[in-house]
Amino acid sequence: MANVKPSIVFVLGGPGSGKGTQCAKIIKEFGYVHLSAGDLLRTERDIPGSRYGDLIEKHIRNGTIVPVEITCNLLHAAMNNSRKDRFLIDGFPRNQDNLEGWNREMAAKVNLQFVLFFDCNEQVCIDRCLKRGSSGSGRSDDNEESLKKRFITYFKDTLPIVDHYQKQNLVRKIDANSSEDTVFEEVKKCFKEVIL
Ligand code: UP5
Ligand code: MG
Repeated sequence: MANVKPSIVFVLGGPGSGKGTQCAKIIKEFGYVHLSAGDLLRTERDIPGSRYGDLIEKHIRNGTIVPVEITCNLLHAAMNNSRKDRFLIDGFPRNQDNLEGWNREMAAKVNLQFVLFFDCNEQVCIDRCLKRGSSGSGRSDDNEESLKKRFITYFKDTLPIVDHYQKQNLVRKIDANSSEDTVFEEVKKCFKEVIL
C-alpha cells in the first residue's frame, strides 16, 4: 500500500449482478485497482498444496462464505503488492464475519469512499450465470444447485451488510438489470460525483 491512506470502494450485489464487468470498465476510466475477493480466493484455491484450497472450494460450491481471516489477508496482501492507493473491493464484505474482520484489521487503515451496490433481479442474475457456465466459464458455482445456495446466502447474509452501510449513507444503488453500457452510465455518475 502507498504511504497515504488508500481510498476504497466496496462493490456489492447479487451473484451475476455485473460486479466484475462494471469494475473492468471503472478501472479503465477512473484508475482504480480492481480486487475481486472471489478471484483472489479462486487463485489461492488453485495454488498446488494451498492449505486452504479444499476449504475455499467447499464454500464456493455451497455458496457459503470463507472465514474472513483468509479473505482479509488476501485482500491486504494484494493491496500491499499493488503499491497503488485506490481500490475497488469487489464482492466483499458479504456477511457479518467479513464486516467484523475487516473492521478489526483494515477499516482504520483505509478511507471508505462509498459502497457501490448493484441491484439486479434474481432471475436476470441466474440467467447470466447459467449462460456464462454453459459457455465454459469453468466456475464450479455456475450451476443451478450452487446458484440457489448463493442466492440464499446473498439474501440472508449480504443484504444486511448493504443495509448496515445504507444507515451510514454510504450506499450508491444502481439498477443493474439493463445493458452493460446503460449500467455503466449510472456508475460513471457516482464516480464523477466523488472524484470531481
Ligand atoms: N453480464 C454482466 N453484466 C451484464 C449486463 N448488464 N447485461 C447482460 N449480461 C451481463 O457478470 C456475470 C455474467 O453476466 C458474465 O457472463 C457477464 O458477461 C454478464 P459478472 O460481471 O461476472 O457479475 P458478478 O456480479 O461479478 O458475478 P459473480 O458470479 O462473480 O458474483 P458472485 O458474487 O457470486 O461471485 P464472487 O466471485 O464474488 O464469489 C464467489 C464465491 O466466493 C462466493 O459465493 C463465496 O463462496 C466466495 N467468496 C467468499 O467466501 N468471500 C468473499 O469475500 C468473496 C467470495
Ligand atoms: Mg465477480
